[in-house]
Amino acid sequence: MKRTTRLKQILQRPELDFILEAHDGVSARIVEDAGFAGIWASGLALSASLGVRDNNEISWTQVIDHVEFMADASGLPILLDGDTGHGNFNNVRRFVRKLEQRGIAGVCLEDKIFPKTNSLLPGEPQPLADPYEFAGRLKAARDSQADDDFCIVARTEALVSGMPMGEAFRRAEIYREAGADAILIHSRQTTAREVLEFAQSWGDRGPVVIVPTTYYATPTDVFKRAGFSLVIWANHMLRTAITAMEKNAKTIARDESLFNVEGEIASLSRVFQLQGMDELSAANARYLRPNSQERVVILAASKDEEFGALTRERPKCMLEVNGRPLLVRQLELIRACGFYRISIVRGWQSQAIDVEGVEFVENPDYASTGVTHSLALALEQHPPGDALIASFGDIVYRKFLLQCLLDESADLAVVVDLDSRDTDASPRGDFVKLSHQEGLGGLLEEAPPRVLGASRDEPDGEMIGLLRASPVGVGWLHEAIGSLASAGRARTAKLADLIEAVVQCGHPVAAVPIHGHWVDVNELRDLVDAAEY
Ligand code: SPV
Ligand code: MG
Repeated sequence: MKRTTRLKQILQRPELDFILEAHDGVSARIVEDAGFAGIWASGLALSASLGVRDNNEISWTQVIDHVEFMADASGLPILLDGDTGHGNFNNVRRFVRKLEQRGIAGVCLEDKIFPKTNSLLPGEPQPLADPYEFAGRLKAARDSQADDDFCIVARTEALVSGMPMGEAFRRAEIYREAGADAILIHSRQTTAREVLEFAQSWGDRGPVVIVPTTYYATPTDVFKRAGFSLVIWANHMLRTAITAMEKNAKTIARDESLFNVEGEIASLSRVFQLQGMDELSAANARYLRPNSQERVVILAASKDEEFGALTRERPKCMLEVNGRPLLVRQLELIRACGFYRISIVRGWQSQAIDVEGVEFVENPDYASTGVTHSLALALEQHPPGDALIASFGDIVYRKFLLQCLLDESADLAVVVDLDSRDTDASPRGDFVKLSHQEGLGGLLEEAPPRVLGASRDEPDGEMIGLLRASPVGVGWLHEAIGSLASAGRARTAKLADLIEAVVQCGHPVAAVPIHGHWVDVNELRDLVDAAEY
């Protein structure tokens, strides 16, 4: 349904609805995520967020440019605070046409004189427009809208300006006859008495909108029973942001450190989510020419006991480092290398792996199976002829390691850390023996070292859980999985067992030698180390 139609329904339906202020793209998205029916693009909040006064110091074209970001960032209908309409009827006509073009669902015009100032500012009441001149602005707005459902809300400031209730009523009636979809009755009293009195006399002449900023203590149920159509919470995102920003700015300045704020503020992954990065990832996969016919499989099914309560409701790969889960960090790295076709094998607490722009493969037997089984499940869905990159979900590594792997042209290559040979330190590590080591000897060899087999007995290095296979290499993996299966070992085989099986099938496995620059996250200390990556 069109946003204009949705706003019209919000105004017309008998139930009370609520819209919340937003002042930029990110706040618009936050309001949408919170479940509101619409957005109030407040003049006060918009101007304050730009550091200027609510006195028409932002030009109307700047207002339009600004709210366009909000309309793009959120799918909600936006009711724009149009102030006086930025001039006379003629300015209003152009204003309304441009608002429609930018996806705004409706405008609220107030019976003040340009330039206005905010209604809640203490001081002298502001002069009001002649009601018939203002009605001309409303009619001009009505006549220039292209979409019949574009909403025009007429706001009378009679009560704010100290005029009697009768004058508020007279003005509202003139505006209703001029074609307004709803009347906004504004009050700056600390109780709802005025607006309730207005509602009682107004009856069912048409929808009435209120802005309970100063009479916030009134229970919402009172508004419901009074028959109001719409409540505008007019400035509460801006004020929330100011409080949080002031508090944390002071803390950072005092501490000369981020230590006391990091845990309290939105994670970067939330920032990226609010920016719509997931959509871009999915679009990259659809429109960009992928790096190659390569599919990435991330193995993240297992249940790990080491982290206790931390991993009771999420798998290890969703533990956060610097505010971003390990898996999200790895996805960013993989996409930065140009790979957008990504599958994730999930098992333990699969619902917690809620990243977008990837395909999921489920391993329901995660508790009794290992990485070879997860890889086998992913390979069942692997398009024939596509190359493969496979990675453990709980490793953190520098981008250049993936690039080293990509530079290797062997049909099957695994990344091996030559500095990791302590099998006691890594009881579950995938240790291997190599044909030769790098160094002078290695440099003189034409080919990279080859894996001779799995070995915990004086190994030459540890596989970090990152491998690459050409379509031919994928065939070798299938063959090795088949041979492990016939020995009854495919379900529990580790990566080292799988690679050894490939070697035993007579196929060469190249080792890409590295020296550190990765973390296998197995204990809390590893999360601290991972923060460096
Ligand atoms: C706004 O939010 O800009 C409004 C409501 O116009 S008020 O601040 O109460 O005038
Ligand atoms: Mg305003």
